[in-house]
Amino acid sequence: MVCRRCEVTPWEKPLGVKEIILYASHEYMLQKIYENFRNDFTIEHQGEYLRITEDFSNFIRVMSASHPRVLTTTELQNIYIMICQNPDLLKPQDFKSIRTLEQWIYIYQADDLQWILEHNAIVTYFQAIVDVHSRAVIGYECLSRGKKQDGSLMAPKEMFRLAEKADLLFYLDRLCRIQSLRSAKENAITTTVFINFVPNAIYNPEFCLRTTIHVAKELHYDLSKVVFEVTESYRIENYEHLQMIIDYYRNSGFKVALDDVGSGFANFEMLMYLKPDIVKIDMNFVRNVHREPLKKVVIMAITRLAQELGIKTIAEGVETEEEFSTIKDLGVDYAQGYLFGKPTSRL
Ligand SMILES: [Ca+2]
Repeated sequence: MVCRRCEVTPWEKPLGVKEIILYASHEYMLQKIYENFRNDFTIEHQGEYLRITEDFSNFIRVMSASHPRVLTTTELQNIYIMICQNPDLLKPQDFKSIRTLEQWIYIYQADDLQWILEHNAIVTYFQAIVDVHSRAVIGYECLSRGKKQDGSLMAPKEMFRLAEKADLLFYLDRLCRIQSLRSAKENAITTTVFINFVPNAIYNPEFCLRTTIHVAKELHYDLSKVVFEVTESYRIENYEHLQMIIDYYRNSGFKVALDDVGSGFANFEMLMYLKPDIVKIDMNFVRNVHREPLKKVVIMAITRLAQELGIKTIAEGVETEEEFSTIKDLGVDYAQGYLFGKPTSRL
């Protein structure tokens, strides 16, 4: 059994005239839409919902253009749309089309992302991670970029922002993980491979991570040389969920790193409870660390705690020799940054 949320091709845009059921968390929104758009569409007010018959892309275009004049962002997030063949005879598959109006608007706006997902157009860049003593490369972090139809690249931040808004995060994150594994193999990387993952994109590790693990095994990876980096961990409110994912990766033979440590107090707490194999120290603490005593204190605190817990440390964003020698003196194990190489798609 596969996780349908991540495995199935992303949402196709419904084309042509559709029967649309629109409901909202608060009934005043229905009245507002009815009054503002009854000249644009065929709308029937059915009390608890609106029944609209309209070309779906035109419906989304008009609703999108009305923001923020008529509908606020919060309202867009609390208005739900269901597309159906016959509103009087709903079928189970009709419920799968339910999304907020905001998500539908993003799906129509995220053309580039949609194209990237449909064509698996993810390019993996690699950035070296070195041992601070020998300067030998001990691994590479895989960084995903989208390749648009016109050949230009979409930055990861933009891809993930759009994906989250359009409710495609699950699909994008899975695609990036798999592409990273494939590209690292194509580039014959034999050192450790660091792969980012967004915990919020995983509901249940057993189902959501099955393909990732399958691909790693199929490509004959030494699983202990694959490290999954928990990114955006500051947004995690549910530690049990994260712990479950980390345990799942570990029990499958992989290693786990906590990304951007230091960027929020929660990370110190996470470090103690989650006990990852590796922590990556946020680049904001590395920048000019030789000149800013407070940053030194933070890095020292992280490395001490990590050493106590048997966790290895990586300083991110090292750009100068001064920064490098300072983090080395502070006891950091590994370093990553422009001083050792920019991300590249070919090694
Ligand atoms: Ca990372």
